[in-house]
Amino acid sequence: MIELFSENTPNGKKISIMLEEIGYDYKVTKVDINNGEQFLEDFKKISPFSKIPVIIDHKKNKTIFESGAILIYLAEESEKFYNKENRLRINQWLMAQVGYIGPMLGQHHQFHHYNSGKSKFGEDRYFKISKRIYQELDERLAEAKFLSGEDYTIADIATFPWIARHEWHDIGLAKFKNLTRWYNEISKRDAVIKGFSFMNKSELPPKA
Ligand SMILES: N[C@@H](CCC(=O)N[C@@H](CS)C(=O)NCC(=O)O)C(=O)O
Repeated sequence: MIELFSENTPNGKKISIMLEEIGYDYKVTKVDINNGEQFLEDFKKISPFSKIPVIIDHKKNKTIFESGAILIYLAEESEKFYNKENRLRINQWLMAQVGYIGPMLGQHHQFHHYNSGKSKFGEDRYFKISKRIYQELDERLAEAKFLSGEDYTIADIATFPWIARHEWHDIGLAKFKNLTRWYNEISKRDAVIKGFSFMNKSELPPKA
């Protein structure tokens, strides 16, 4: 049994989608990050930066923080979505998600969606970077079916919930043909639909 400490955010959804994809039994423990629960002493013991997601694999007595590390752990355990022959490429797209795509779109959420009008510099900067990310992903997906090649992998699972916030981004996902094709294909997967609604049963991936 896996215990998933999480919240209803893109980083949280990466792991619920993965757990659904690999068919693992899991229970969700909500960490209410809007009310500061991430800073509670007990949570800090398993999450040094006070961030969700974290998992505990109770059977193996292992605790893992950082979404990329969790995805790799679950992929290695299940031997799914992390093909050994393609690991170098999968790792690159996965690291690009955790180190660039997520943090930049996250700032765009802060400046454009939650706090618009407070900082023109911040709004302009992250709007521009987010548009660039859409363009860069679209270019990659013009040459490959999925981010790391012909197969759906943990790099796609990590990236999908961020693009699923496209309505907040105001960039116009439909203008990016290849990214939209990828998004629509992943949106249809049963495990993605189930994992997406892990905290809100009626929540579906928004249409492109
Ligand atoms: N690099 C981390 C980022 C995780 C992250 O930013 N989590 C956010 C929610 S999406 C969080 O816990 N924020 C609470 C805080 O920073 O106080 C990962 O990929 O797991």
